[in-house]
Amino acid sequence: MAAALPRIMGILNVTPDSFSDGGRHADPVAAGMALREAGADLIDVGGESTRPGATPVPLDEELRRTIPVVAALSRAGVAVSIDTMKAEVMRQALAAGAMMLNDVSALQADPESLAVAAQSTAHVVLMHMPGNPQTMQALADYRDPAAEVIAHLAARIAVAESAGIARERLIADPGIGFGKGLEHNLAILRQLEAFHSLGVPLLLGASRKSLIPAIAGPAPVADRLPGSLALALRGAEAGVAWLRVHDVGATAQALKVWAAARA
Ligand code: HH2
Repeated sequence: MAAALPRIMGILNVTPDSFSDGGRHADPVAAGMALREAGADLIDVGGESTRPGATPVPLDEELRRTIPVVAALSRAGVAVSIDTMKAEVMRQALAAGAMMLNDVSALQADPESLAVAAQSTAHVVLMHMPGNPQTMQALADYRDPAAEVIAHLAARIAVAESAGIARERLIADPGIGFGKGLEHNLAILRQLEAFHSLGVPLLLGASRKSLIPAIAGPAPVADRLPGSLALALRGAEAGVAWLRVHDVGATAQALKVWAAARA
């Protein structure tokens, strides 16, 4: 029997400086609804860009950007995740209806995040990133990238479980582009199946990332859909549970066609 298709996490950045769609949405709630109409199973709301070297956003500003959007989408019956490294943003997003926490620091950036996650019933994405967005590219140094990222994620899963977050709530993400050069990203993508040894569902976020022009030649962010779809299908082939993408409709179509043609 064919494996289930990955579910689609649609990216909704409420930031002026995200690498791919910063400042694009005049009406973020309408943009989120449109992502759902296009086939997103869940909308990932983020108020702080995590691109290399991005400026950290103060708490008040991140709350101001994200919480009304989380609340409005949740009220409209849309499943929402909150992309944040701040425990207070997690807390208020959960109160506003978020059902998933997406933390690129794997609950390390804020000492209160583990407790906030443990006290909730939300799913929690633990992503691999060495250091933080300011330092991560200087820390891109691996002998065996896939094995080292798997070991890091296994350790974070163990920490989360001992803090009281049931394994059934955890999702692991190799963190494509976070503190990784092209060869590291490619090693991880080629060995994606090995990440199933973690024993939790996997999430892949490669949409529009800079490995696409690094592989295929110069392409501005807006012209990276073909490469993004290729990476999404690689994730599907490897059996990931979730794909974090900007181009939801195109990804949904690619997944359906890919699945039908191989069943
Ligand atoms: N990538 C970005 C942000 N959040 N979360 C997870 N779990 N996995 C990812 O790969 C991931 C993520 C990329 O950073 P950002 O600068 O915010 O850009 P965008 O949100 O447009 O992808």
